[in-house]
Amino acid sequence: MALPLEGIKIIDFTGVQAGPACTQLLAWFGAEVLKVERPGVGDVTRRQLRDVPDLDALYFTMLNSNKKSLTLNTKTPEGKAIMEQLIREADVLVENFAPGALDRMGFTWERLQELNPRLIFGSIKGFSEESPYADLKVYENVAQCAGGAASTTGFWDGPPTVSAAALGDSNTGMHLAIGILTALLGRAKTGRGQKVSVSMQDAVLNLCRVKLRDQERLEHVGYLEEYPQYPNGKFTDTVPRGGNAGGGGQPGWILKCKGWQTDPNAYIYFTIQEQNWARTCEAIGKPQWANDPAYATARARQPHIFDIFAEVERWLADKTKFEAVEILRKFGVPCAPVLSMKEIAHDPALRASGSIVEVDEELRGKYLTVGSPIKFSDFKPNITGAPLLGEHTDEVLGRLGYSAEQIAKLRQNKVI
Ligand code: CAO
Repeated sequence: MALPLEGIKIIDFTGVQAGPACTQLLAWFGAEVLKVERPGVGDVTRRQLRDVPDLDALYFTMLNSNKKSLTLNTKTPEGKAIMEQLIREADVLVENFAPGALDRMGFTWERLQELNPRLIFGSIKGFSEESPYADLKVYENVAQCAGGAASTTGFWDGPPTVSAAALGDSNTGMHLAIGILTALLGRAKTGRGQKVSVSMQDAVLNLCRVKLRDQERLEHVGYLEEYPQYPNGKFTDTVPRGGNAGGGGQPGWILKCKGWQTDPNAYIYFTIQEQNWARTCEAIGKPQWANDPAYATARARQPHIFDIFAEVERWLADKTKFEAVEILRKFGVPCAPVLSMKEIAHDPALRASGSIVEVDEELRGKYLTVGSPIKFSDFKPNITGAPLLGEHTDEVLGRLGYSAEQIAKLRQNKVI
């Protein structure tokens, strides 16, 4: 069966994580994604954090599956000419170079439109053009700090903290993928391509929307009732770090389970759902709390919420995180075990759903990678390996009309 994006040609002029994550998603859904890389060098992630000498690092393979690779020095006249040929027949060009790098190469948005008015041009930068930081090079954690995530993550008595989740990188790539698909639908109506830009700061902020909500609430009422600082601590004029507090109206916390002294992940996330309070009391062996005025409402519980969590921890002391969740789920308590990466890697359900996939590559052998978190009723993305550097150079140039002799000469001149 044809995949939904089959026939869409994407030039993947991206590197590291943010851009490659975007184009990888589109490749999974059927687009033909051609990665254009510097001859002899390629995407920096090919060599970063290698676990097997001389083999492409997992950092690269996990972000570039289902793609083809062409090596091309786009700063040479011959390389530019080849790139222009590719642009003329492409649907989408995606890049995430440092600000100004593509312009310096001669591929300004104006030039791209001249070459192909139907082209959709996807671009990722650290900051938007309006930002005073627009000229900065940006990596993941820089974006998390600039987008509001770091100042609101961690504990109130510690420094701003970054998340392990790639809020700046992969998340920005996902935003761009949505933008590109929207522009493709737009093009079907107008016949014209357009430029789609996403800044990493904006993509992080979009995920921090509840913290912007909290800033506005704080300015109106002076406190945030679901934060651990309420009602006993002090609020300033900015949203504080709330530790592991729940972000909505349902208080929650990470609680210790049996074995926490030796296992750093022997914890569950436990949520007190207002409408489920009576059953929660039953689950944790405190049925008397259901109608006790000191416990019966969220407002009554808030001043001593940590005493309640301490009591739940006493109940958890002889239960593993999995045993605890088995009990709590029967009472409708929103909860989950804190899963380690080892547990996730070996989770049969994640394998069965295709969210974690085992790929078998000729040189590397078997390795795990992520599969599509988006599930479709009509097809299941088939995750293949990542291309070797320049693996498809001859094939692509042959298709563009270059003879074997011409290709050999380009190689000799280090254009490819
Ligand atoms: N042929 C010829 N030259 C090429 C090339 C090719 N195929 N591919 C890249 N280059 C050149 C670029 O044109 C650039 O040259 P100039 O500096 O002379 O203009 C040079 O290689 C380096 O480009 P770069 O953008 O990769 O620069 P960098 O390694 O110093 O910075 C990064 C990397 C990621 C910080 C920067 O690209 C950036 O800020 N990107 C935008 C935000 C982003 O996506 N960040 C990464 C998120 S993932 O952690």
